Amino acid sequence: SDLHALIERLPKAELHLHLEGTLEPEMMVALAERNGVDIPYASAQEARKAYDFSDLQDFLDLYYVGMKVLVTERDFHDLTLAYFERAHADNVRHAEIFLDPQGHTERGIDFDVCMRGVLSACEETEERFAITSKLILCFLRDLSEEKAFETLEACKPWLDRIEAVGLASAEKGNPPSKFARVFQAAADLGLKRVAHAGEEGPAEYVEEALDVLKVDRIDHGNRALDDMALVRRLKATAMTLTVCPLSNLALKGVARLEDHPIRTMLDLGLRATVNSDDPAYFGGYVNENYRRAADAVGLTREDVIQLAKNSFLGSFLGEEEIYAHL
Ligand code: ES4
Ligand code: ZN
Repeated sequence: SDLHALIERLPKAELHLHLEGTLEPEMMVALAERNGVDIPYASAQEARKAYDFSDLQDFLDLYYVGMKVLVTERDFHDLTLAYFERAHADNVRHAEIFLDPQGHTERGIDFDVCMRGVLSACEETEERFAITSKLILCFLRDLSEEKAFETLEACKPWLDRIEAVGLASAEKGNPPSKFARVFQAAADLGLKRVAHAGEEGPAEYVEEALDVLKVDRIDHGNRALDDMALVRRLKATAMTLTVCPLSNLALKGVARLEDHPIRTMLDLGLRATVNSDDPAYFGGYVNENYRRAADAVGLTREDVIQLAKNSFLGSFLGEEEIYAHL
């Protein structure tokens, strides 16, 4: 359709993308073989069949198993480059990508190995595809504050290559306030801050991310709509929400895509964006998220253009770089 053609040709920024969530089953099986790592699937097809999630934790359990095939610097490089090839096909011009270092260091992979592999692929991508990128390192919120501080310490030699810290993994029972001190320390190092909030957790966690973690963006933020005072605050401060429709569908945040709040968010004047989260697990990259959401909730051409604009406005690019994209 015309709307799909518009979506495909619009330049976009991707602001919510877990690198480990771009690990396609084919690459998982190939890397398992290459590294002699055991995975619970005999084939890519078998892996895909297992991707039927009841909630966030149910997904995370498989996500942490899948990433065990990532061992060498080359693995991280190949994973990252494969993502950017797909992003290029979707006309993504800028990506701010999440990495979960603790998903690797906790199983004995060196922090610097991950960083070298990812960053060399980012450089190659800028040369080959003219896609710019920034890196956001997420703390795993189901692990301790002390472990997060160890991760921040490992970041210190890489500070000029890290844009921000984030907060990911199991939200319920792990409120933003658990990481108040480590986010303050990250801010003192000059890092920007984002946090997953209001994906499964309540509107109060969104408020806490703003008040306690002083975040520059909210990842997801769906549940903020339960609190109209919070909605007014998000609107008044032009806070970016990095929304992920196919993720919300796959993890049962919404029962049907027709019930997704993306249209409501735009109608309320919120700076919502559309992103792909863990595309290898949730059934599509960024254009597929735009197309499926647009069809399900009836986005207009103007809505789609606004979403693409919001993706640059909400990015950590400088003012001049942003205007060059609009
Ligand atoms: C995630 Cl969908 C989602 N939510 C929270 N943390 C995550 N890490 C990877 N995907
Ligand atoms: Zn996410």
